[in-house]
Amino acid sequence: NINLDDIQGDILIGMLKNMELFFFFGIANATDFKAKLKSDILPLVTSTTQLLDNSTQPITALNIAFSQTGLLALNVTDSMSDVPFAGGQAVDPNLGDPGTTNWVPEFVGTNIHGVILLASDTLDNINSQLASLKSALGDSVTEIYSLQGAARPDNEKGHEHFGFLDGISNPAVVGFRTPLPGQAVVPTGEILVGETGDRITGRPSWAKDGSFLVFRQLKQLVPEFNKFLTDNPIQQPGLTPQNGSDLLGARMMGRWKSGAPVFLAPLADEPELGRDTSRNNDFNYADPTTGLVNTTDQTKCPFSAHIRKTRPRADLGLPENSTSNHHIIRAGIPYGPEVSTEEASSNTTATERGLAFVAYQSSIGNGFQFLQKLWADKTNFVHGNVGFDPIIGANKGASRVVNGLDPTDPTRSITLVTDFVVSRGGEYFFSPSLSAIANTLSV
Ligand code: N7H
Repeated sequence: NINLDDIQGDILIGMLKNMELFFFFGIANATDFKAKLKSDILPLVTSTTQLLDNSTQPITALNIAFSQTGLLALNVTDSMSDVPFAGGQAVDPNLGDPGTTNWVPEFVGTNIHGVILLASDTLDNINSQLASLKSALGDSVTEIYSLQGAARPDNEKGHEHFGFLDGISNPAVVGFRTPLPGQAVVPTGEILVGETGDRITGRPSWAKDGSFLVFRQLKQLVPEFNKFLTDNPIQQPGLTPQNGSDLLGARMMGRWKSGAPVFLAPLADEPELGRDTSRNNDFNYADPTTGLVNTTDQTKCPFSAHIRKTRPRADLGLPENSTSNHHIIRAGIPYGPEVSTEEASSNTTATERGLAFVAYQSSIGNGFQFLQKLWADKTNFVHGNVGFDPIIGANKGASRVVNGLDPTDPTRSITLVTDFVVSRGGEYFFSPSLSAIANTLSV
């Protein structure tokens, strides 16, 4: 049984709010900060139990996580046995970023010691919680950078800026959730440190029930993405140019904008399927009758599709948790404004928008970093000459070849000259248990 009272709320279920602020800070005075961490922050840290029930959800939920340099600033010198975490994201050469030229300057280096996540229904709630926190923390911290995330409005709620429904297929963690059909079932220890299935040894005992938080500010070039789809419709009898453009976008993602998987709806969106949580994950790329994956047929779903690259399901063999320990729980939120009329008509982004990407895992090297480097950016993964993940694949800013997108011609190769997702950088953090905050980090 996992102790949900002791696990920060964002890890297993996400904050479930429309607004989320990421407040990146440095620790200026460790003694003062430790005192405030115990007296002012810890009482506000929202547990999983609190988020599970509407009646116990705080008006503004709060979580906190620390970088390697943050732990050191607190004089916590234990090795976390995680190489990417120890070095920090800015020196991680594995992510396909063209160095840090596109990065938000504050993410370059290792100055960020921690991040506070504040989530609520309104911006006012977040701002007032932040103001009271800042006055409590005083000079013990310095504010380095903030990013305000917000769910998109009205019908786009739950959809990211390209327009696709997001957050459908997070894994079910053993002991926490009963899986929906097709949902990945992952050992508790693949997400939570020190739990059953955590394959990494040598972590300090206080790290148990914490999780590594990967933060990435991923800019999305939405008008440019839409222009690419408009210019390159799949041409097939019976498809209008608009249908053909929508089909190309859906095949790049592996899902239609509604969330309906292209493997189950290969030609046109089926919004009822997209909405239906008992069906929208119920596929594994294998033939339902033989149970085998056809490793040459991409008519139903390209091998390069974003959701297939990042979770190959039966492509690696079944059962999934015996063939892959590379699952993450995603808890990101969009940031930035809606596309303006001028941006849409000029096909050019004027104001930055994107995804405040958050991923939890018990090992960054097996989780986020693995997915980005060895799956999304690996052109021969999975089943031969596949090319890059067309959504998040990164080639240090150089063009990316993507194969299998055109169902009418599987030999057709498409070269993406620009990236539609541009990394603005981020940091690697550890989100400790509440008891670790109380007994180790604040003493
Ligand atoms: Fe991805 N998107 O909104 O376009 N992602 N993602 N992602 N992603 C998924 O199935 C998106 C990114 C994964 O279980 C969906 O919940 C965007 C990174 C994984 O079948 C959509 C960005 C990494 C899955 C998006 C982005 C991943 C997944 C379908 C960047 C890891 C689950 C909704 C701006 C390195 C796959 C859903 C599964 C799904 C989008 C980034 C990983 C719509 C825009 C960096 C594991």
